[in-house]
Amino acid sequence: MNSKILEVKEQFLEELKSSENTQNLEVLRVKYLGKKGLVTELMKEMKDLSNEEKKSFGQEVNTLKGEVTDKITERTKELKELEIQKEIDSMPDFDISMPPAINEGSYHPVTLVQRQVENIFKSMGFAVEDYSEIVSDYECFEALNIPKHHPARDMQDTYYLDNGQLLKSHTSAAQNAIYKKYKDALINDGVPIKAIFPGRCFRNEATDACHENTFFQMEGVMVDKDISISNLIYFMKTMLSEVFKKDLKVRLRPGFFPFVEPGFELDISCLICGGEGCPSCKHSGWLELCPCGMIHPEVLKAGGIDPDEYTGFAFGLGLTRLVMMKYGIKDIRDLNSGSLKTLTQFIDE
Ligand code: FA5
Repeated sequence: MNSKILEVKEQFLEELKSSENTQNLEVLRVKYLGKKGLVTELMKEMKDLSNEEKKSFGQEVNTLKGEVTDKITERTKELKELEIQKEIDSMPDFDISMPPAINEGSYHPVTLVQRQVENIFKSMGFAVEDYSEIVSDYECFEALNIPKHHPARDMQDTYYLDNGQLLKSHTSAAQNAIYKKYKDALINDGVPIKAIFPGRCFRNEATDACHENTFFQMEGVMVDKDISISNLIYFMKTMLSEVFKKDLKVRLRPGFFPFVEPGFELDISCLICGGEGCPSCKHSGWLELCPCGMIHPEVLKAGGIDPDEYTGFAFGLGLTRLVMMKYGIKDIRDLNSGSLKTLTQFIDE
């Protein structure tokens, strides 16, 4: 072999050995096979040789060119495989081809029951209204016939904001706004007011198995001419039998709320203990579920409705307690726990 060609070959083999990545190989390829590469330069030298020398020199340079090309291709392939293996080795130890095991999520049981009750009332012609969680003292108390310093305020201590507003302690806080919204249609067109308004309520009180400081209620009102307690009882019974899909033991007893007259407490027999008594029903066998009554004349007046002409009923369903009874949840605090183990067990019906 021509000494010059041999020299280039040995130099190439030496440099090939020390090429540790594909970038180095690309540099090597340009150095030997590029336009001004060492092998290309050897080719150019042929023009100065005799015809006889040209033949063997040409063959040797061509062989070298083939060898350089093959070795670079081979080594590139090897290095690429090594690079892929290195990347795989550095990956966390899991199967990236596995389908994701992410839970699709589920509705909170309160949402499920709220929607169910909404659908029941919608089918009976009630509108569903939404209302703010932050309300004024007027909305939460004064418009409901609970003046400042009235002892009834003690039953519903809540959280006050610096600006004098408060977190609503009951969904009744929306009553005044609902009457004002629908009164014109009632008075001018004779359209009865029929609305429900679910919402989150807040009370500054100690928690136990059936009391939370944050819970849900669903208020309902109906106002028209000649509305009576019979209408109230009809709607309550229809709603409960639809939710539980069975006959329940229910009792109605007198209850005091300044915004209804007369007022009642609607209790259901505790479904956790079958009425025998347990922590969920404070060992009474009964659970206060839905206070209700005929809307007080002062409350109608505050809403712009003449109590001599119109009457109505209102109820304040304890939605979170209804959820407990429907699903047999013994402790109300589980519903606010955020525990997915508890909350993902419930499915839409
Ligand atoms: C009221 O909140 C009245 N606004 C209800 C009302 C509306 C009466 C319209 C008449 C006419 P009470 O404070 O009892 O009433 O609460 C109503 C229901 O909410 C209770 O029966 C109970 O089911 C639920 N509830 C009350 N406090 C809590 C609490 N801390 N945790 C969970 N549920 C509660």
